[in-house]
Amino acid sequence: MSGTAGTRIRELIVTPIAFRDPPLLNSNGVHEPLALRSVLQLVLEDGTVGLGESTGGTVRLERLEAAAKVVVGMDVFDTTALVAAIDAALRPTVPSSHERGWTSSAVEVACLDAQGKLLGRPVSDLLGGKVRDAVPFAAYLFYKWAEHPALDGRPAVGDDWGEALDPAGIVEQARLMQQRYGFRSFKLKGGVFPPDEEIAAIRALAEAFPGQPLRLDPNTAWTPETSAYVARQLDGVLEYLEDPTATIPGMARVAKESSLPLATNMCVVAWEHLRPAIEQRAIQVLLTDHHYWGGLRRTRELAVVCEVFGLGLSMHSNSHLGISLAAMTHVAAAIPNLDHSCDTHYPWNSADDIVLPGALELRDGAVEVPTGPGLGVELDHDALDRLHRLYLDSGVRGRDDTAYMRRVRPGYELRLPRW
Ligand code: GKR
Ligand code: MG
Repeated sequence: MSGTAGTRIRELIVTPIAFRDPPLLNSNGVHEPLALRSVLQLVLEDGTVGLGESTGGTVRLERLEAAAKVVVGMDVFDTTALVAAIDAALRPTVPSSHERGWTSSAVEVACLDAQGKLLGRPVSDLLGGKVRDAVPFAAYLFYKWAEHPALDGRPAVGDDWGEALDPAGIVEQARLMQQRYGFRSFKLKGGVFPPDEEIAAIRALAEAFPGQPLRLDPNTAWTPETSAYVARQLDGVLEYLEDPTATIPGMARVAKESSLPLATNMCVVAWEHLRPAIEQRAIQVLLTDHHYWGGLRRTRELAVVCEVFGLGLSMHSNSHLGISLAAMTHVAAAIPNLDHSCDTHYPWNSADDIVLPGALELRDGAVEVPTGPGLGVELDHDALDRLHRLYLDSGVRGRDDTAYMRRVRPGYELRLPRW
């Protein structure tokens, strides 16, 4: 075991939390009133604490708890060995490298935060230095209900975004996003309404925000034929079409039939997917995500692969809070060939953040790279305790957009592709 006593890991504390989420629609159903996340505190022998954030839910929580046992006593600077040890511990029960990646990634981020705090340097410096001072993000637009309907004795829960179920509603939501955060590019989560209605929404956005980059992501709601139809309709209107259809061969079929760039965060989610995707010319843009690609350093390496093979680079997001946003911002700042604005759900969830205000702000459609040591954010312990209690009391232990939709609309069926 290398390292000095002070930089060894004493404990990894994993805290499951729940936070409020609006009724956002997607091809699987609708977001539940509460979203789950896990917060990591990696405590070193000298008392330094590194922070991490990952998706929630019982299965991934149990894996993080297994990782917590493995890392005790290891050196926080030995991230290669740490990731290998976690991977080896999970391998017998978790065959998917993508799934194992979720666990090791979260720990790697916490290690880098702790390293930065020990050295007094921001994480972007540990990744080779930032090439931009602020990272641009896209407004993430969703079809949505005005409120979570009253259910099981719980009253309806509204929000200040309102309803968006047609092109006018989407344009209104985009205007609010722009007013509040200054976004200069827009992504619409599709796969909710028949493709022609979503094409109309994109055309309405193009008219309302001329010259501002647009993208559409129906999360594999369409067959390759439908995808090619939409791609032809929106060629020249979208910067890229994201995951219109499932699988690498499916995307390759669509790519052959249109010249609109295709992007994914669904069919290329592990290193072994890169070769077939590149050989079959299935995608032109990869949405990376440090939460499952092995952490921040591996994301930086993934960017080099994209550069070598001429793939564009964007960034995927899921419902998240400030530790994740800080990590996304640091790694995006350190990637020279990031050529699209990143996705973020932050505006939908930031009211329940678990980091103290001040270090992160979405302004002019971008987040300035925090300059404090490590990730540059501080945990709000009161918020963490409150959201942990909410998790315990809620009984919610996993995300199920389809089951929630069925409780509200009993006839709802999950069909992918639907069109
Ligand atoms: O929040 O409903 C959602 C999104 O659909 C999310 O689950 C996706 O993972 O944002 C993601 C995407 O780009 O596919
Ligand atoms: Mg996507």
